[in-house]
Amino acid sequence: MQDAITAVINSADVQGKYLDSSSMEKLKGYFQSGALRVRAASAISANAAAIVRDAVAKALLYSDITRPGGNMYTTRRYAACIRDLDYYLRYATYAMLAGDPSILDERVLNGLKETYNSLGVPVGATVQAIQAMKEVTAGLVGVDAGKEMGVYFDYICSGLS
Ligand SMILES: CCC1=C(C)/C(=C/C2=NC(=C\c3[nH]c(/C=C4\NC(=O)[C@H](C)[C@H]4CC)c(C)c3CCC(=O)O)/C(CCC(=O)O)=C2C)NC1=O
Repeated sequence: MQDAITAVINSADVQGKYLDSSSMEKLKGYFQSGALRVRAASAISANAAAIVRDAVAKALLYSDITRPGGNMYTTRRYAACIRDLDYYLRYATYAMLAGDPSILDERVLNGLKETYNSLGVPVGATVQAIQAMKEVTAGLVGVDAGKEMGVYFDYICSGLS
């Protein structure tokens, strides 16, 4: 896993150089947004279940997906879907704190599309649910932190598509 700091340091180290001014600017932006990131992560962790519930209500509930024949039908599959959304929220929060998406590649997206395809889990509806989570989260944490979380929700969506 990388973060915003190791990312710029590793890239300077590869070249055997001190950080240049654009790397310093990146770090400055990251440090300046530190309090915002921590505050957002606390709000998200305190409200995680509600965020997932509201996103499901917005995007999936009473759609064909929850009826017989749909991929969320049966409590086992419904629970698997809720659990997946909770994974996406938690890992997007980690990535937002780190300021870097690498943890998503390593722990979430690696092999996920293949798993979904082989189980018939619909990617389009999953992306819709993640987008709904993005909106609900922004409503909770505010515009700036919401935008930052949005980067990582979108990253998961493009990794799935
Ligand atoms: C931390 C990283 C991680 C991820 C991301 C993960 C995802 C993941 N979701 C799965 C299943 C599943 N995922 C869903 C999800 C959905 N179905 C829908 O219709 C909705 C659109 C959607 C929810 C938004 C469902 C229903 C299953 C069960 C499918 C089945 O067994 O038939 C499975 C197959 C194994 C299992 O059932 O547990 C994996 C590995 N597992 C992990 O360890």
